Amino acid sequence: MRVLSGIQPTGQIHWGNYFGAVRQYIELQKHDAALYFIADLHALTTVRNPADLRRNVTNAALDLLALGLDPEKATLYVQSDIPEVAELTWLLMTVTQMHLLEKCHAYKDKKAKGIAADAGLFTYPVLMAADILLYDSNLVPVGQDQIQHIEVTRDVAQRFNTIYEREVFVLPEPYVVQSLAKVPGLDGEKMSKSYNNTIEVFMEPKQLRKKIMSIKTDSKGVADVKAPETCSVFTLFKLFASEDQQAALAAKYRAGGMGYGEAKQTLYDQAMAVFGPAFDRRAQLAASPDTVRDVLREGAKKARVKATEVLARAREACGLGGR
Ligand code: AQP
Repeated sequence: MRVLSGIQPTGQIHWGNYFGAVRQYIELQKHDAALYFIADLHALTTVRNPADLRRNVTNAALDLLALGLDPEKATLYVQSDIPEVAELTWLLMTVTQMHLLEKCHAYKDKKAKGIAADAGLFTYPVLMAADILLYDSNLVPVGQDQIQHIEVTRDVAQRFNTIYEREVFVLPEPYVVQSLAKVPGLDGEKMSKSYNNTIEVFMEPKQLRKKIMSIKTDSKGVADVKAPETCSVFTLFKLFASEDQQAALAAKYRAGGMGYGEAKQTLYDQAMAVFGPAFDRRAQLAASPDTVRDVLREGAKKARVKATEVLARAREACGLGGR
């Protein structure tokens, strides 16, 4: 299996990114050929300050490495270090039907919210298709919001293969862990930077506690019996906790006598216990920027070998070069 996925350097990694995607990256690197990239070309549709973008790319690399991405097992690279992806995007664009892009919810949702859409946002699924197809990827670990874009990738790949009458591209499958596919944010909606409801993995503990304390709950008092299954605090706690720990907290909800403040404190303690070691690893890595730069440089070198091979196949199929 060839596994590939990417994360946008648009800010700090949040719990949705970690549980929805990054945790699966780390799991899959154990057994498969895994490529993970920092999607700086995608981020250009939202980050318009060059210093911010550079800092975000470094931070994303630090976050991924601290959380367990192992450069000995997986290839980590920055999207724009592989220029072949831009050329492949154009080749794919020429076979992408407009109606496929028009129905993509990432574009539709932003447009509905009045966020001005430029061509980059509209065509971003084609760049994503190139990201995936350029490496003959079989499996793409993602959260629920990205499944539709992988379907677009399959459609575009299939159309290219049909038009040029050969199997140029491998058709990828999404890899989604259903229970983690849509992590809720502070307001109970999907955790997302654009909804301003995120909890970042590497938050300063005091700020983290404050954010957790602001998670929306119903207005039941301490003595009231509460329902864990409809409570965002409990849904988030489940991400971190063993079955026994989940059962113990659920019992407290159902017994009454526990306020939401106490449940939130339990969630905070659990988050600190799980992410604590990653905080230390991140601080060590941040103190050695050359190591991170080398990892990304080596990763790009490795990724480019495959990218060059696949792009050559695609160019040949449609009659570019070779005169
Ligand atoms: N809430 C979520 N639950 C499960 N998975 C999620 N992912 C994102 N949010 C959730 C998954 O994280 C991976 C990286 O996504 P991205 O690079 O698109 O991340 P993002 O821009 O940080 O995601 P946001 O916050 O949701 O961004 P906007 O606001 O731009 O839409 C992907 O696999 C994604 O599915």
